[in-house]
Amino acid sequence: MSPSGRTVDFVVAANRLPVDRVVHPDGSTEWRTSPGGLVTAMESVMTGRDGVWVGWAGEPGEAPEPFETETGLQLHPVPLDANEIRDYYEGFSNDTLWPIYHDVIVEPTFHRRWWATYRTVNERFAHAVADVAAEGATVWVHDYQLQLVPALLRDLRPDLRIGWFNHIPFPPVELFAQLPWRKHVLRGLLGADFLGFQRTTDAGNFVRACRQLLGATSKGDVVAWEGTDDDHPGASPRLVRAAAVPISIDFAGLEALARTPEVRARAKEIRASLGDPDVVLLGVDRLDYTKGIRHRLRAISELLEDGDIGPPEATFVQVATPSRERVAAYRQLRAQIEGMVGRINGDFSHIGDAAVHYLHQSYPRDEMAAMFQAADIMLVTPLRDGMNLVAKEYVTCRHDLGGALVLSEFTGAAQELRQAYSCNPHDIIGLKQTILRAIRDSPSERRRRMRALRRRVRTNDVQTWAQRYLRALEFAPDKPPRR
Ligand code: GDG
Repeated sequence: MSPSGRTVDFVVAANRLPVDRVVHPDGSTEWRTSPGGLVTAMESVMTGRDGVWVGWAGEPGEAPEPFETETGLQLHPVPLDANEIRDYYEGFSNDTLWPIYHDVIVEPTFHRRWWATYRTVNERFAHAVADVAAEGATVWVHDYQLQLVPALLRDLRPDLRIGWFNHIPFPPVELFAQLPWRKHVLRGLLGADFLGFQRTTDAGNFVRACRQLLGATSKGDVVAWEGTDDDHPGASPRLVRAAAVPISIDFAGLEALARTPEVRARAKEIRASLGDPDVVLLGVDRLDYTKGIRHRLRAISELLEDGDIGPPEATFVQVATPSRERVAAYRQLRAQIEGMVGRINGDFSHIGDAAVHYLHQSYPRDEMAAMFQAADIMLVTPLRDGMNLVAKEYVTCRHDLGGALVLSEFTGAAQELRQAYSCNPHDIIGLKQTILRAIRDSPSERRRRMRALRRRVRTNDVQTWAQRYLRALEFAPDKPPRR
């Protein structure tokens, strides 16, 4: 049931609810909406509809009662206990699926217990959605944590229109095939009417996996599956479309923030605090092995060694937001990165002039906008990334047409942001050359590129993304449109 006790026409299901519990000094608590692209997108499509967001509230144990946020979002919490968080979230989602879906940059871990818990939690989400969805409602399921929900939900509620969107890449079948539960995952997804991906390649990888591993057929971007295979008799045949609908950001909202006098003044202040160098290079990432932070540091270190850049004229700021610190691979990565930063600063910094400013912290949105404005060169160098919103946020904040974006070709964003300075982060020589080119190109060339990049994000913002997605779901091949 929704907070009002009714069933609703539109349901969003995502691992996390867009709220955090804030504890006040007097011990009282309240839920605060955590800002982010998905919230903006969902608010834009939930306004005027009767909608509920189903997800985990972020704390172990009993879930709070359904409630409404100050911005009017209706939330329906799903409980996870401490063991489920360990096995479903940190384990299967972040230590099995995440590495497989990101080119096996680190080795995935397989545990049958993690898989069993993943199934249990997906069943719980499916039941929660089935409880709040009205007859014929539209359900939008998000991301790799909930890949079994579409089929589980269809079994419970064949009347629903079910969509799923993958925020991360979908791997080539050669890598996906490593997953011991690969068929279960594909069958889970094939319960949907429409599957959205960041890139056409991701959608193609999914279709190929269905053909090779389930024996499904396909025509264009539509998978036809009999519904039964050797170890799964009895389900009904399905037609499921899999296509790219690349996510974006709230261009208007972020640009307005970046234009405020406070943010502009703070950007100047940041540059002054750095000693007003000629060139500020910046990286902003969750501390994740997919983001290519080590490769970036290697290139910076060699540029310093070659004498091409150096303090006080140039400085590199790396914000590495703490992430998944209970997963071993992330702890190792942090130690490696901090070792590299220590060595670089030991070798190349001077008193008062650091070669690298390393910040293992997270910042409010306005501070991020100011950092983007303060940066001459934005380094976005992931080894694999579904989209990468930081790249889009950077160009959005550059209303002055200043700055330059160096962007890895292994991001979803690279498909759209063609005027970025494109790089292969594995090719350290090439990466160094690209960084130097971005630094040395004429201001007019950099402005030309930035103008084109901004046009792209402005016209393909997150609100457009949500509308495109829901339209594709409305015209899914297996369900006639309602209107
Ligand atoms: C997944 C996919 C896909 C980071 N540090 C701070 C902060 N952030 C914000 C950024 C950006 C977001 O977090 C990170 O988004 P990304 O897209 O860069 O990466 P993932 O977290 O890996 O997201 C990715 C995305 O889903 C959406 O589909 O693009 O490929 O991996 O918005 O600005 N925000 C604040 N303080 C920080 O310290 N306020």
